[in-house]
Amino acid sequence: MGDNGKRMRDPASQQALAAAEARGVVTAFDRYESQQPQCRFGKQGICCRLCSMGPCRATTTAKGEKIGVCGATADTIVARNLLRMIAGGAAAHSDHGRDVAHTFLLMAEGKAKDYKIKDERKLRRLAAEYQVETEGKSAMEIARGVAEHALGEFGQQTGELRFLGRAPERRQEVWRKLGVTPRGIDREIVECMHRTHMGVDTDYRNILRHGIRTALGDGWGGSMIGTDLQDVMLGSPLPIRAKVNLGVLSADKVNIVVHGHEPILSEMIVEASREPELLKLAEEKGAKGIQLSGICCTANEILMRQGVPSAGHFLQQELAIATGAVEAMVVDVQCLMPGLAEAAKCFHTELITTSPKGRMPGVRHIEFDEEQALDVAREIVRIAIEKFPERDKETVDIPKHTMDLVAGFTAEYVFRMLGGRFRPSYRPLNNGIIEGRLRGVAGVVGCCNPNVQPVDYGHVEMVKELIRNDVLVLQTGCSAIACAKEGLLAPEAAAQYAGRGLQEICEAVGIPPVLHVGSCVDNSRILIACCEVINEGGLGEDISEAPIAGAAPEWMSEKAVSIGMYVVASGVFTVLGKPLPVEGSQAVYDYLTKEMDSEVGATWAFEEDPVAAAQMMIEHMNEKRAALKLRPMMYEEREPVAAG
Ligand code: BF8
Ligand code: SF4
Repeated sequence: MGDNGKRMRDPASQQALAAAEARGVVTAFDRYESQQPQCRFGKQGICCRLCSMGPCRATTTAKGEKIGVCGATADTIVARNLLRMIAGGAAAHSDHGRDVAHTFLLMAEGKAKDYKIKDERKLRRLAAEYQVETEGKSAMEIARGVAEHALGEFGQQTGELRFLGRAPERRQEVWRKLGVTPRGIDREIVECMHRTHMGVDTDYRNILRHGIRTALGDGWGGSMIGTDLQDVMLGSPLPIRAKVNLGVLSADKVNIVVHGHEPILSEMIVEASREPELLKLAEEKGAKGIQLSGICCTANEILMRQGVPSAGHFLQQELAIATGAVEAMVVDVQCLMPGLAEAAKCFHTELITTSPKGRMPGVRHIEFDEEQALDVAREIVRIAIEKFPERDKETVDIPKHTMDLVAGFTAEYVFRMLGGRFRPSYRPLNNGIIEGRLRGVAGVVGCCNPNVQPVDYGHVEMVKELIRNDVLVLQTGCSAIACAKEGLLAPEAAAQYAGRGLQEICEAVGIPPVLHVGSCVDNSRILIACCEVINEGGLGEDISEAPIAGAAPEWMSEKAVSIGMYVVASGVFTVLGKPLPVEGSQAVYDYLTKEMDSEVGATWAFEEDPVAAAQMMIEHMNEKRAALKLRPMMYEEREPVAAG
């Protein structure tokens, strides 16, 4: 067993790791250690298993060759492997988007009665974009047209995805010139699989450019459809106060933890958990109520819209169970550790899978049905309540720590807030940058990973360094949860950590220096914010000209690779903590970190030290500021706050 202080940064997780250890719960940290040393061929991306003449390793053999049986070079193999990662990530996000669009259609057809149109203004904006006829039509009829168009984009064979038109004209031209404008969401993903089949595409540049195309289909396609339709159907988020970390679990209420990514079911669980009848049942079972909380991006979704607390991120899923206080953990898709099933067995916890795409052997499955959504949610809540009497109160160990945060920012509302209620526009944000109060804007996103220990360190130290240097930070995913636990998403964080310029803006508007914009599909909100900044004027004609940067300090999943690729391809310099698995090919490495600049105006970079990585982002913003001839920064740099 390892040193828990070295494993995780926050004290709640350290306590829960100790509790896990005491109860014999094996966590990702233990399994990570068992895996050492990890395969260096895999790390470098030079292992190929695409056909059964292999597996091959493109490493120097006794004969001095660096090629597979078929003759594939390291460059080809590395590029192909990366393309398959992008396909996996884009597929995950986009399939989520598809399911949302499908539910949206069922709602419009009157078959999914538990869903309503909650943001009609946004629906009408989407209808205008998709050129859906609205004259004399009811909201549901309009919704049907929007759903059909959205669903059509998945199987579209030719043309361009509609939302790409939201990007600055210059950016669209960059994509067309390079031949990477995505035609259909599914089409590009399928083509990844075809191109990487044995004996098709061997030109690493050609392979990587298709990676760009596929990833753009994720960011500006599948993910953006997911975000926008969710906003219409579940409500567009507004700033909301909430709490985060394992301490949100209750010692005397029924704890239900929703985990995964799709809010379609979890929104219904929120509703069911507030129903008087179920609350009464909970009381009858000896509980003081029902405490709902979330893990990962499902948490982010219901946090953004409902203020439901987040129990933690990816690496806290097993820890939540290890508190012994969870009656039910309800999961759907993505980032679910298979190890959860074993962890749940150590307690009374009922692990419940709900998606036909994600079952676990020996685990209870209650299949979600959009047409009976609320009833399915009620059944799940009831099962959790029934479990409450089985909780072993003697061994329950809930860490006390929670932290306050404000979440619920969107591209539509956040910067408009800067303009105030009567003058909603991005002008004050742009002016803040132009005048040198703000240096720029950074998106810090992505996973946490036991290969960056103590976990959260990368996110927290990077974000502190950025806000100290007057960079406004937007966050999604587990990165947002990591920084929220540290208090960086509370308004008070401005006075505590931000540079003077950023502080002035935060105080004037009443926002934290770090804005939570949602789940990982909501990285599409960051793309839109970038577009709005350019549209507002004064910061260049294209996203790549503005002082904007991105980062994923502790990335883990294929989704993060797809996100990184579409963000870079949208013109945003992006730093990863650990490198992509491409170091086995100098050519691929150079393409990503240098050559892409001439093709899309931005590159990837890899830097493990989060403060050094933040400095690279700051340097990048300074260069963009200089090129735009913006004024020097208004205030001197703030001294770093000692690591806490
Ligand atoms: O989609 S940040 S660990 S939970 S992949 Fe997964 Fe990574 Fe978390 Fe959300 Ni995103
Ligand atoms: Fe080996 Fe080529 Fe087959 Fe890959 S495709 S496993 S490199 S023979």
